[in-house]
Amino acid sequence: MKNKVKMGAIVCQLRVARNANMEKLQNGYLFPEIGMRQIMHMEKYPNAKIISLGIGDTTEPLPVFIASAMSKYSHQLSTKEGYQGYGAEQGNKELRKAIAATMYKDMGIRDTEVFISDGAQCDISRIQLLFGSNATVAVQDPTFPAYVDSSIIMGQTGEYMSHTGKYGGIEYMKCGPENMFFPDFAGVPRTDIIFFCSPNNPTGHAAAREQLEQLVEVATRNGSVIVYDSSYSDYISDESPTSIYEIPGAKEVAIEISSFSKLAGFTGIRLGWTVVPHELSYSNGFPVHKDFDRIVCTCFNGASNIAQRGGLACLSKEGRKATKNLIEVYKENARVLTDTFASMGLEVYGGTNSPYVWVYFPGRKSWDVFTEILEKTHIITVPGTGFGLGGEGFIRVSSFNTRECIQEACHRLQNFLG
Ligand code: PGU
Repeated sequence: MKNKVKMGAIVCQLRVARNANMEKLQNGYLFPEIGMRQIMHMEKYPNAKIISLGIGDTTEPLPVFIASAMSKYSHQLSTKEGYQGYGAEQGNKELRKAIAATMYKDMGIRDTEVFISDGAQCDISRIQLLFGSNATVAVQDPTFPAYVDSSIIMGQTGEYMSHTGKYGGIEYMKCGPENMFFPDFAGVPRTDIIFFCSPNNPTGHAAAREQLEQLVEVATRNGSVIVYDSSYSDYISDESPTSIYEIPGAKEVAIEISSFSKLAGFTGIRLGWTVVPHELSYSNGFPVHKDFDRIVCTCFNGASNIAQRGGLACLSKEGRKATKNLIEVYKENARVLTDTFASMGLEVYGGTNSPYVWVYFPGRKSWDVFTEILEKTHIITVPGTGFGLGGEGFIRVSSFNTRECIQEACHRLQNFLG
């Protein structure tokens, strides 16, 4: 055993090798990195009033109706009659039914196909266990970084190409204003998995029906599985589909991951769900649903029963009304931000079907724009390249903040950048 002596104490160094896939992750996870920059900025300017329009974290208080449902249930847990321990690993039956009926009305999704989770992020990783390390992956570029990072941790990297900063097993599908934020599949080699997020984080683009029809058609032709992230579906204001299952044929090729985080301000409470249709099967005919059930039982053990009670309240008639009002606050914030950037003559995307505003600074590097905005206005944003090379020249601005802070941020932006 290798022993090191440090300050008089013996420090043991393991003889266990680091997971080689962890070594392939090139940077820290994007959002903690932004958090670090914020701390450094606070140290540099201790008196500055920093406004965070960076990480997408909800700020409005929970509707009383939803908070009371959870507190009432928690109190019941302190009684002999009301106490409950482990629940079903797949989730509370009533909640699974409510999700199928409310979020997938007329889409043919059964409650048994809905698995309750502790948030979309966690299921993005758990889903990877279904396909293993030999699977090839395609992502939109720019994309929410958890898809790429969880693929790398899983080892879905194919031939490692460090000099380009990219991996052979991962295809980056360029999605920008020039192609209506939808990949040109003619130029994309077949992959086993296609991660697709709509409304998209970071661009804010909600895919149109024809685009999703094309996506399902490509997956069907190639025998690929779509992992569709609909975490922001309640922000859709136009006719864009709120779920991949609005598209005929999707049940044979798609898994959908979603969340109560942005739908109801549950970022800290932690609740989400994943739909794995019974129709979905591997190349050998084995049902994917059976494996996901197995994974949930082995690696998860079910979501918090208090959080699930809150989820049920969110999906009641009163709860839906209250959470939609919350979303309107953020959407109005997004409108104010969009107008501000547009008034400076900048190209602005997103915002209408999403809490994120995606702003283009032609000829500039995203990190330089991020730094300039932070230095001049004390506002935290997210540099577009944090979401992939396709985000170069852009910054993502989040509308998750109080109206007062959004107005103050717009005032500063106009004064210092306008
Ligand atoms: N999927 C998408 C597309 C997201 O944007 C986020 C969070 C998640 C999943 C995670 O949802 P949970 O249900 O809360 O697990 N995106 C935020 C937070 C970033 C992070 O990774 O912490 C954002 O700012 O992009």
